[in-house]
Order: sequence, then C-alpha cells, then structure tokens
Amino acid sequence: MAATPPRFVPLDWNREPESVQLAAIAEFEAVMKRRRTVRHFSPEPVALELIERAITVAGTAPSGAHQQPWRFVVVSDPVKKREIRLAAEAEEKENYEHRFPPEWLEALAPLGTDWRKEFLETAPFLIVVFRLDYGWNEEGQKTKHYYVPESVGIACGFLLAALHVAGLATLTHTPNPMGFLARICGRPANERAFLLIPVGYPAAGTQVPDLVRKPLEDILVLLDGLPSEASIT
Ligand code: IYR
Repeated sequence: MAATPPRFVPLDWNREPESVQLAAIAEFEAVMKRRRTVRHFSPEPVALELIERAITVAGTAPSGAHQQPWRFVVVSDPVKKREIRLAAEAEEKENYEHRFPPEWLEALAPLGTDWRKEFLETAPFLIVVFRLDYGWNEEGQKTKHYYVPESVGIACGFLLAALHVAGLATLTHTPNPMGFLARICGRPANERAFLLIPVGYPAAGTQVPDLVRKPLEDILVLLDGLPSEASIT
C-alpha cells in the first residue's frame, strides 16, 4: 500500500512576552496544586457537557504516529454502574485478601483504601478509558498501533487536568485485572481497559490523605543548566 505523503499547514502559535508566559504557568500551577484524588462522591448530577468537553481536551493529546489509540466510554446508567462495582469489588477483594503482597498493602496503608468501591455507584459518571491496541484501515486490514500506553497515559493526564479545571473531582482507579470492563461496556476485541475514572463532586466533608508532594529540587535535574545568576528566580 502506498504511504500517505506528508501535508503541512501553518502552526497556530502566539509568542507572548515572558511576563505573560510566567503569569499563565503560575495560574495553572496554582490550579493544579489543588487537584486531589477523591474517593467519596456526592450523588449530585454533573452536566454531561463538562464531561464531553474534558474528553475533547483529552483527545488533543499527542499520540504515536497520531493514531489516537483511545476510546472514552462514559457510564451513567445505575444498572451498569452497579454491575461495574460488583465486578470491581470481586477483583479487589481477591487483590486485598490474596494477591497483594505485604509490601503492597503497606504502601497502600496511608491511603486508607480497601476492596469496597462504593464510589463506583455514587459518582454520577464513570469514564472508562480504553486503549486501542490495533485498528483497521479503510481496506479493513489490521493496523499496528505504536506507543499505546504512552499515548493513552498522556491523554489520561490531559483528561484529569481538564476535569479538575472544570471543577470536578476524579479518582484514578485500576481494579485489576480489568477485563470485565470491556465485557460490561460491550467493547470490541481491540479495546482494552486502561483506567477507570469516577467523576463528580466531592461528598460534603470529604477528607483526603495528608500527602506531601516532592519539592522541585527532588524531581528536577538540570543538566548543563544555565549559570545560577541567569536563572529566573
Ligand atoms: N486498585 C486498588 C489498590 C490500589 C493500588 C494503588 I498502586 C493505589 O495507589 C491505590 C489503590 C484500589 O483501588 O483499592
């Protein structure tokens, strides 16, 4: 099959003064610093448009060969949510009681989690993110997808940030093994569950673990950096 020739269009880009750049990143940093994983949701409904727009943002993520190997399934039907909860709790009960080694349980202890997943029914929306391990071209032939977990992981990052900016709380949940999600959501064979994200408003009085984020000096390594007097302080 002949390769598609490249086609280019002008980049849509505004060069801003550095003061504007700094103000923009400072504002975004302040917003993102307030993002927390929430495990207790209010049943209060959420406007579907907020979810659709956040998924639109997720769909702007870069992906291997621009194959966009993702699908976002939005579940709000209480019957489906219950089915997902029961299947997830069955896996998590096994995880917590038999499959997780002691070191894993120890690492989880500060989060206060257990196998019960009430939030899968209380949150008004569950977004099930599927990775598309392969696709089909116009001739119906299977096409390989490249860098699928990297691409879907980046899209999930965009999605979590967008939902937070939209004033919604999220939980990044992985009730492994997650095979039941493709079955319950009726997805085709090339789609595999990647992440399950309950979305909603936090329940009144929600508390979160008292976590501390690593400071910049612990996560940033400047190789061949500028001399210190030239850096922005
Ligand atoms: N998926 C389980 C266990 C769990 C694992 C990790 I790593 C976490 O950061 C949190 C939980 C659960 O959701 O309880």
